[in-house]
Amino acid sequence: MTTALTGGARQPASDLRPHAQSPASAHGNARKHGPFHKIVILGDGGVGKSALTMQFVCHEFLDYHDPTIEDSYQHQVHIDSRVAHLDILDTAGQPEFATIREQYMRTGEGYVICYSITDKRSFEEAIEYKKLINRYARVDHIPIVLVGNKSDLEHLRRVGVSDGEALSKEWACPFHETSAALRRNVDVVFHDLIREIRRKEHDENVASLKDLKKQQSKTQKIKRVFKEMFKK
Ligand SMILES: Nc1nc2c(ncn2[C@@H]2O[C@H](COP(=O)(O)OP(=O)(O)O)[C@@H](O)[C@H]2O)c(=O)[nH]1
Ligand SMILES: [Mg+2]
Repeated sequence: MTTALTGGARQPASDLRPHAQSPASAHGNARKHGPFHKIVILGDGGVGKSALTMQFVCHEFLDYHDPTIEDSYQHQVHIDSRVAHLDILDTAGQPEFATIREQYMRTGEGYVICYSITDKRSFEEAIEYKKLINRYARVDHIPIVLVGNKSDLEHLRRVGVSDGEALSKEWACPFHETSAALRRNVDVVFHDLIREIRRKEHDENVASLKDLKKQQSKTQKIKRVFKEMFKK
């Protein structure tokens, strides 16, 4: 497993090495320029974006992570017997104020939208993040996984499981309630997102192959017509 961490946060595992790029530049390149799937973690402050990311990448639960730190992590995993290189951006702050966020809203290939099951407002904010993605990404189907974090805090629950399920149905995306604290359902969030990204890539490849075949048969038809004309 290879994992690289950008500056800012501490290096929690011995196999971590600093990423050469800043989080901003790491996400400035289009997907076509490298093997990495660019994943963006979005959600209200305090919902557990960093905790979720750190659990996935480093198998560690952070009791405190500076809420203003925005970092990217490179991570390699096997999903469905295929290797996937991930470039994960753990965002921080208010999305509507920074142009840099506009950039990763455009270049992200997949998004994890998080809320906390203990915070109704964070659930409403999740809907706003989806609107932002729709506004900036400008593509038909955007791979998204909806996450209701802090499922270990059942006694403080303010958002029902059915609310998350209904929203994910509306968005036609996978949904998981997670606990970053207990490392519950953490991997499946990222795995499902990669599956969504791969499905989209596959559909796009099939569509462009169909276009190519259509074009080829058109060319053949024209060639035949010309052949017939010159025969006469
Ligand atoms: N009980 C519980 N606390 C969590 C969980 N995930 C994060 N936290 C705590 O919630 C606070 C905010 O988490 P953080 O990852 O910094 O949130 P972020 O601002 O979205 O990145 C921290 O005190 C975390 O320890 C969880 O699944 N369960
Ligand atoms: Mg954070």
